[in-house]
Amino acid sequence: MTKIDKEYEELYLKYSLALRKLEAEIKNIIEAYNFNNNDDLVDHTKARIKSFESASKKLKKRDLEVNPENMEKNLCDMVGFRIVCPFEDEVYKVVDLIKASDAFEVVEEKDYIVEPKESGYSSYHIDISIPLIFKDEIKYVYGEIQIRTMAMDLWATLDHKLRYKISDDIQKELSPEFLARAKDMRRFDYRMQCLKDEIIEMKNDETYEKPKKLLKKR
Ligand code: 0O2
Repeated sequence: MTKIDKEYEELYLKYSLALRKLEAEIKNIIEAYNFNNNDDLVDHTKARIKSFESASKKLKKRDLEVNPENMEKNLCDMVGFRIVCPFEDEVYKVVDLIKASDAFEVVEEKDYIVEPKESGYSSYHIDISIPLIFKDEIKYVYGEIQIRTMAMDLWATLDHKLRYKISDDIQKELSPEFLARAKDMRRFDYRMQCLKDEIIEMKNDETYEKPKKLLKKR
């Protein structure tokens, strides 16, 4: 094994240790919250370490040489964790829970829900630094947490799949169509959130409950 192979192996080991730590911490926080509040904030999660191919592509795009040092210093999303919630209010609840954790440090936050990307992409991103004991020393590994609704996730997944299949020129031509579908998703999220809020209000409304109680008495 060459020296550089060994360096990559060590770096990817750090990434997998950091991801395991991140995944366990987030799952614990969410499970505790759900238990204490009789809630169910998350539909599903996805953990991944960026592949060597994808990382190399990103470094080259930024005119950087592909080597372990540049990968570690310049790519903040080698360790990635995605949290998908049914409703938008749950996304922000999860954001608050993550920010309150002392297991890692928040480096940057990007709210692409309030301000979507030019493509239409919506999500809440939190860049973090994860402390790790490695070779008897504390090392810090960068990671990115993406929190989004199921509708945002559907759009992003299909967008990702389709974009790989088309050239840059066709992408440009079709971008208004992608953007329009992203806006459909935002409208859908808004309407579903309104429905959820209305249902909660009805449940809390004493006068709404009364007819049911009367029916039971009969
Ligand atoms: P993958 O395959 O998810 O790893 P940059 O990474 O340079 O584009 P920045 O500011 O470093 O930008 O990171 P940012 O904006 O916080 O988020 C980048 C990640 O968000 C992407 O990672 C995607 O996962 C997601 N993302 C951003 N824009 C889009 C989009 O238009 N469509 C989809 N489907 N996802 C998007 P990667 O490394 O590009 O990809």
